Amino acid sequence: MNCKITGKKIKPFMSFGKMPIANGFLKKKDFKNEFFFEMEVGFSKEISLFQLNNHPNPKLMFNKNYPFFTGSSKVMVKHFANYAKWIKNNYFNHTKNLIEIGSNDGTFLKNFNSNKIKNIGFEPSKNVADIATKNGVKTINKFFNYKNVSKLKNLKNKTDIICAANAICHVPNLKDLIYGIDFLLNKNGVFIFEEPYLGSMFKKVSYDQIYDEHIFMFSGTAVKKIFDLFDMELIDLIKQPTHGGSMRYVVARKGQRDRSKSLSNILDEEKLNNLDNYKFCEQFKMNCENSRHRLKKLLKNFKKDGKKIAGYAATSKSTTVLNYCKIGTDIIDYICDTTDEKINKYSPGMHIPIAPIKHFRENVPDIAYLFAWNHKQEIFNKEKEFISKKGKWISHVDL
Ligand code: JHZ
Repeated sequence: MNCKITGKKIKPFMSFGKMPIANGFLKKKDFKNEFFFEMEVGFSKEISLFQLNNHPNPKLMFNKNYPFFTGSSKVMVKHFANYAKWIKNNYFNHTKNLIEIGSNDGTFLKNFNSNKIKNIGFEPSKNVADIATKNGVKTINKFFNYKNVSKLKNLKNKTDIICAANAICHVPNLKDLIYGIDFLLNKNGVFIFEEPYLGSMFKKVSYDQIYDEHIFMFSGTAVKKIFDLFDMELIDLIKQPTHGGSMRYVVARKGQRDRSKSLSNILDEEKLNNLDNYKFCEQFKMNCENSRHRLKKLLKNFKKDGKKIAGYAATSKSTTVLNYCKIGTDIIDYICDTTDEKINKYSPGMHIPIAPIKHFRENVPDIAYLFAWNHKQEIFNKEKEFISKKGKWISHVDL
């Protein structure tokens, strides 16, 4: 395995086994042709970068049938409104244009529609890009890469803000993405992005943040070291509560902007937690194996007691848990979800049927496995009746 940035050899430190496409919800007739890859992870010691070894071709994941819609969580819609407000308060200064990488259904960019700035989204999945366009968000239905970006000649070194959320860790050729940013960004421009955070994943043992789309799990230390190689620098880090703990990164051209005061505090904290070195990987591997063992034991005991178990929310993350722990229909009867594109299909790999939320309310199980543990509050508020009927929520992370 080679580091996707430095090209240097690294040894994968753990494998989660054969994994399907995390968002590849499928019909019965497609079971026999399902795609699998060996999901191994490694750590580049030089730049402290946690990364997947193998990954499927991005076109297998992001296409005309992508079943994740940013607007599916009310809490996330509010978060994106606040993210946009924060950008306006901190970085709007004669701003004329803004580009989002991985703009999905336009949930985030919609917040800029009323400003007199030009905003464009890059979104490779056609179905979600079409929704954004319908909502009045200018969207280029293409991957954000150097080849596609360099066609925007009128924006060369003229772009004020490039931003993203839960998208940069999806791009295997990160170097090429950075060349695209370098092409577009003006002298004083900023690149702002937020992603699930390595520190939170380590602390919560939320190994389900690792799946085909998440090629990288970033930390402040890794992002700092990466951009140092490209004549850019990390100038700010801000922790976010989303997705069980995310980090917002602000990057500028080297020497063009002041670094925030809190930057060094978070970098020091990462050092203290060994996120900058290989030690944490050995511990993480052990924690994942223990978590799997505990979960299997717990579920086995529930089944022994004759309990009915359902899954709640067919997240991308659930694909990792189900396939790593080999949990199938012998344990979980169905997984309910709000997404039409997933309902009446089967979960990737373990082939558990996906049902509408109505089914959960009409066929109340004893136990609900909350796969969207990151949306706990939003879901608990909707499912008060489940608790009142003595239902029990469980997950592999602390709820
Ligand atoms: P959620 C996605 O991951 C995919 P997932 C992607 N790779 C990524 O990086 C992260 O988001 C950010 C359902 N749901 O947000 C709807 C309910 O059923 O944890 C969706 O199927 N009821 C881009 O998939 C799924 O959960 C609800 O009340 O792990 C989304 O799960 C809510 C709030 C969600 O992301």
